Amino acid sequence: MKTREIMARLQAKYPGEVEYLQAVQEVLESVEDVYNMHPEFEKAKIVERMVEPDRVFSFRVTWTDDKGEVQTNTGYRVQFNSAIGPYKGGLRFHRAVTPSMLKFLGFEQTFKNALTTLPMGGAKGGSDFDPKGKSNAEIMRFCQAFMTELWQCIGPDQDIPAGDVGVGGREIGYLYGMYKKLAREYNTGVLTGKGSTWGGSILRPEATGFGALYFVNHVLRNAGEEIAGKTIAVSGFGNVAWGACIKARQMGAKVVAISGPDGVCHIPDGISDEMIDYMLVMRASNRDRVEDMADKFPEQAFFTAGKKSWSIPVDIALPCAFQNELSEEDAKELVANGCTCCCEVSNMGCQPGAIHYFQNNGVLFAPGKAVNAGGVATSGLEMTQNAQHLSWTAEEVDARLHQIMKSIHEQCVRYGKREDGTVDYVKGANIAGFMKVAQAMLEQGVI
Ligand code: 2IT
Repeated sequence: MKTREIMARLQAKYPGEVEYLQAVQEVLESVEDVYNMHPEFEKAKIVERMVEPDRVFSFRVTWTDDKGEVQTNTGYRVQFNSAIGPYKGGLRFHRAVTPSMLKFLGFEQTFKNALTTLPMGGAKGGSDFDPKGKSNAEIMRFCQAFMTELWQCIGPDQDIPAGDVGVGGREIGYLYGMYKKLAREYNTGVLTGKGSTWGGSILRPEATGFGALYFVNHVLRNAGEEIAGKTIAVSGFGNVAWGACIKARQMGAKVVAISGPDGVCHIPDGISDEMIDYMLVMRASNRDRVEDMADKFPEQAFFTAGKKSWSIPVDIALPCAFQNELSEEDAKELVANGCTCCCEVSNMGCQPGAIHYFQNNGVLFAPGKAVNAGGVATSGLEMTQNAQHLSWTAEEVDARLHQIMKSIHEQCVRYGKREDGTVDYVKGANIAGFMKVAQAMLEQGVI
């Protein structure tokens, strides 16, 4: 494979699409060696096809705010790859959403979904709608307006959206309500992350965070370490950070930092159950402000404006908020303060410089597409339940989630083991996901 030539072509064709180019570059560098061992991939131009989304939908979303003013946003759905199953991936509502951001996320989703062991293709969607400061009624009206367009693009055997940043159980409820009205059928299989009384997997809200901690546990054990007693810094305070905090506590680790766009909360004694519950209140308020935690628990949580979670000394760093949220400078500060493990829970949470710094300094590092795959995997389990009209208990879902995270870790070790016995999780995850998708594309012909 001529990685440099392919990258040069993409850079010329998509100038300025920094995140997308970054994601593609990482995958191509990881898979180059195995690709070159398969001339049939080169002949079928698998890589050239794989880096382009199958199709991209873009639509206007107009809604009315509480003051009666008409607002217009743009909605998108990027259907990236359907080699191993119907399109699957979240919806992101965030002011910074662009088609390019969703393209990078759809690309990543394709490999992540392949790692889950379940038959799901890759997709991503969303809108530049900013939930910050919006009322519940405004959120509902926006979701309804968004679905009046999206519903034509999706279906249980076609494309199954779920939540992502800014889209949780509440939004999925409003989206499903409008879908049902437009499609005139009660087919819960069209969305995942639904409420547990109407077809949702009982463990989906926690699944991304839980799966991530199961994965961290495998990474540590593989290196001869234990998670119990470790200190952890988490970024964000949304659904993913919330699940990670619950499971970290259950495993005997101490979460000593959470953060928001306004700054960081240092929690020296570790986050408590009460504080974890309060994260949900903070998310539902749409204030997007982590200082609220320090206001509510002034004896336990100490807020510093403008700082990130990575300024707090910890054993383990878990980015749980947004792409590129951990820079090389942050990585240096973490390592200088004794950090020995960083697992991305957000998609592409670390900048390339940070990843290299961690890897060159003996820090255990694992990428988002492996670490956070428990979320979409549990969505896949929800799809199975919906198709079979049955519901599993939390214990049954959790047992499957455990099995899936174990399998993802094994795949990373299989393809990422270095000569010295350590594991390159970036390489392992990329090769494992790539091989599965590439093989399926090859078998399905040139389409
Ligand atoms: O990034 C992700 O994997 C998600 N936002 C979840 C996607 C899903 O379909 O559950």
